[in-house]
Amino acid sequence: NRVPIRRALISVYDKTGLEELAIGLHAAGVAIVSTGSTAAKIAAAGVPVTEVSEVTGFPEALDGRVKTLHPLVHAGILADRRLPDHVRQLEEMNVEPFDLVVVNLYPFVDTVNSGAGQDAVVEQIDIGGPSMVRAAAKNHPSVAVVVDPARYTEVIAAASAGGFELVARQRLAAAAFAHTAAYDNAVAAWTSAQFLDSDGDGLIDWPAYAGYSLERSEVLRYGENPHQQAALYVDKGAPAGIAQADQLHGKAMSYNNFVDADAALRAAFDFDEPAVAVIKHANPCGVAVASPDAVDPIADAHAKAHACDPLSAFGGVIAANRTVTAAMARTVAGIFTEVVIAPDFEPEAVEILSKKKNIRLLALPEGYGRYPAEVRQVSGGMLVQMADKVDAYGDNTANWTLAAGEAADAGTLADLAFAWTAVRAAKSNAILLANNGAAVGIGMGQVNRVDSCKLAVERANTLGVAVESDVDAAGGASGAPEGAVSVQRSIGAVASSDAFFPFADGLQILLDAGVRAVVQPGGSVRDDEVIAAANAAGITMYFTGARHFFH
Ligand code: 93A
Repeated sequence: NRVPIRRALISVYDKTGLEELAIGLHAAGVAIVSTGSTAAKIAAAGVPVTEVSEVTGFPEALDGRVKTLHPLVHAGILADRRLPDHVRQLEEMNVEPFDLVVVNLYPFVDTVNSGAGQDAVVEQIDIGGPSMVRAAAKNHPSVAVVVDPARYTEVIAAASAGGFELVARQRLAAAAFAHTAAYDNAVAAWTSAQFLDSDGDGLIDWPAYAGYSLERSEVLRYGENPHQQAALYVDKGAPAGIAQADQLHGKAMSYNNFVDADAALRAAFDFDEPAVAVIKHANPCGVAVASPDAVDPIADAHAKAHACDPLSAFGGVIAANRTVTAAMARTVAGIFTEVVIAPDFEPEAVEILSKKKNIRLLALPEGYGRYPAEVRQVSGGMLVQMADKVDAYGDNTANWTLAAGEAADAGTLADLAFAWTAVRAAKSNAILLANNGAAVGIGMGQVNRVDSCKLAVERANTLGVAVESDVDAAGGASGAPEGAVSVQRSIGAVASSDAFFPFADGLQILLDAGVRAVVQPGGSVRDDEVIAAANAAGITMYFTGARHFFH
């Protein structure tokens, strides 16, 4: 079931390995037909080649937009050689069949990523290439199609061995269709993001889900649990994120490491100032920004973030939005940590942390960028929404309204602004107590807001001092840590709530714990009761009008 390779059509943008391929095919007795610059490169390698324009009798036209789009090319690819009628028609039309098609497409995704303008991007939408690839893939009973230069050695071997086996042609066809599908998906994502604005409000109609160019990059040891298979898919068209990070040290990232590190990145990069987030099970157990006068801002932010809840930080994932310094590394080295991710590491920081064999160090290749939109799988489909980038109208303190008490002084307002940004990193219902640019107690993931308030206060008032041990990460931290002391960090703290208080009861817990100022969206039908409770306690309360649910 081999089809001997006698005549090949080669048209490649990426000329990697092209010379070797042409030389190898020629040596195996294959006649080569090729387009413009591909043909020029083959000829320059001393290999005989026929230009497509010679075959079609039609010049390459319209700046190359029409090169291979011709019946003499496509009939040669599409004729099913098992059918005598197809063979007869080829003879009548004087068309020679192709047995091999080697194509790679215009670099559409790279051009989008280069920041090129619309016309330049549009010019890189390959039409003739995908047509040849799809035609050859459809006709895999007669033709072999290759879209990946990494396969050229295989192609040369097959040409000398009398052609590809049918199973090999079938697999090549499947890979080819996947390739053109991904290509068209990228074109569709880009064009919708550019053009789909039917009501002319400047906003696209549906969030541009940037599934630009997904490729499986890594099969993971297992998924969320050991009995679940899992893999990482990298989106070649995406801004740099956890999937693109370079691992500088440590054993392979696990599925849960990826999830937690991503949550940590998101939390740290919600801040413009130097910030650190410590994450466990996708929730923060510490978030802090550097104090304005800090000598080593990122080390300061880390120390403050860690101090929030040292008990939970055991086995945590740390993200910093600035280069990790040696000073920060020295502190982290004393804390059992699964992953540290940051834009970069000082060489000395890598040296210090590399002494810990279980810690994974990851650097972001080119800053951190988030998708404009987020996708979540639901049964039977998926949900798409624009990402919450803490850029709603109510996220700006200038747009807050004073709902109770006196206007906050600059320091308190800064803490409220910090608490408001930080709380969105916690899963709803979320309550975050903060002081001096650091969370001091976080209650999250509860099915009612009262419990989240209780948790936040309880955590603020229990300062755990985790002791590093040989306990495996899967064992986690358990029991009261040695030397745990009780403090009252809720007194004088500010509080933020990711959504409004539906009743006064949750707020009352914070008031009883000594919180001095609160920021929350407002908008409950019982706002009056909530405001009355705040006034009775004499505290300041702002309404933002924005909400940060995070499920
Ligand atoms: O502009 S096109 O869509 N029109 C065509 O007819 C056509 N045929 C091949 N682009 C076309 N190609 C593409 O040209 C191939 O997919 C390949 O990427 C590239 C190779 O051109 P050259 O050999 O001139 O470098």
